[in-house]
Amino acid sequence: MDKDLLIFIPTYNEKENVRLIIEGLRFNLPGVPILFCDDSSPDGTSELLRQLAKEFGGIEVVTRASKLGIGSAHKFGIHRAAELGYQRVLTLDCDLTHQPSDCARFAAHSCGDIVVGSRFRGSNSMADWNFMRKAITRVGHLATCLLLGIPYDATGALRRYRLDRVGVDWLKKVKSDGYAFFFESLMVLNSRGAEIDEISIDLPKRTCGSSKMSVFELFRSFIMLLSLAGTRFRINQRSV
Ligand SMILES: Nc1nc2c(ncn2[C@@H]2O[C@H](COP(=O)(O)OP(=O)(O)OP(=O)(O)O)[C@@H](O)[C@H]2O)c(=O)[nH]1
Ligand SMILES: [Mg+2]
Repeated sequence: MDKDLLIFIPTYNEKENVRLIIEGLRFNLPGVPILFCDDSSPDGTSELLRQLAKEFGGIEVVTRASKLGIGSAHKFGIHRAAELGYQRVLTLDCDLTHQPSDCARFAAHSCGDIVVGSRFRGSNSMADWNFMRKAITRVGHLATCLLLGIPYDATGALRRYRLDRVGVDWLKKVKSDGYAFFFESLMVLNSRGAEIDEISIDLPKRTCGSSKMSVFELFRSFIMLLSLAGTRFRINQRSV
């Protein structure tokens, strides 16, 4: 592995955000290559990304045939980074809730096999969000801490993985292709003894485009959470 860092961003209908995120990343992390994985967004995100790739350089755009899920996109991005020989991969959302200036902090952070952004370390890191969204996030955090035993912010996508230390074999153990990918991946890495570190982040609200987190996705993640908690409970029972 001779290349240092790759930035990975999954997209689905993010036409309004892609130029802004590329400009922000180029300003804060000049020269760091970016890989986008777009699931044939109906709004033409892939086509715009291809134009921007020509304009900016150092950008790869992979368009998949259909919407395969955010977790599936992250699995693809992490695999591709390892395949291309990168030591580290930095993953984030395209909606500017993960701020390019924070990405620079993640890139500079040397501790931890995995570094995750935490919304629970700062005093008011979700200031823009409405009550309902804050409540869902806090309940999700409590549930992943208590039921899965992972005391980190496990549902966010802003992360830095040290592929030279953790490799990609662990991905075979991660079944979720949707939003549950985030807590399932952290649980798998934690169980394998990976060193997990957190960086406090502020998360502004998305200003352009719309959320892809539907009630159905929320429900699917909840079922996955219960299933993982059940597996953990059975393993603990066997070992006593
Ligand atoms: N390739 C791909 N990207 C996806 C898919 N679903 C979501 N995304 C992208 O994943 C990132 C996170 O999705 P969001 O809709 O912002 O989800 P969220 O962060 O939970 O919700 P809000 O920030 O509240 O809107 C964005 O960059 C999306 O475009 C998918 O099925 N495939
Ligand atoms: Mg988002």
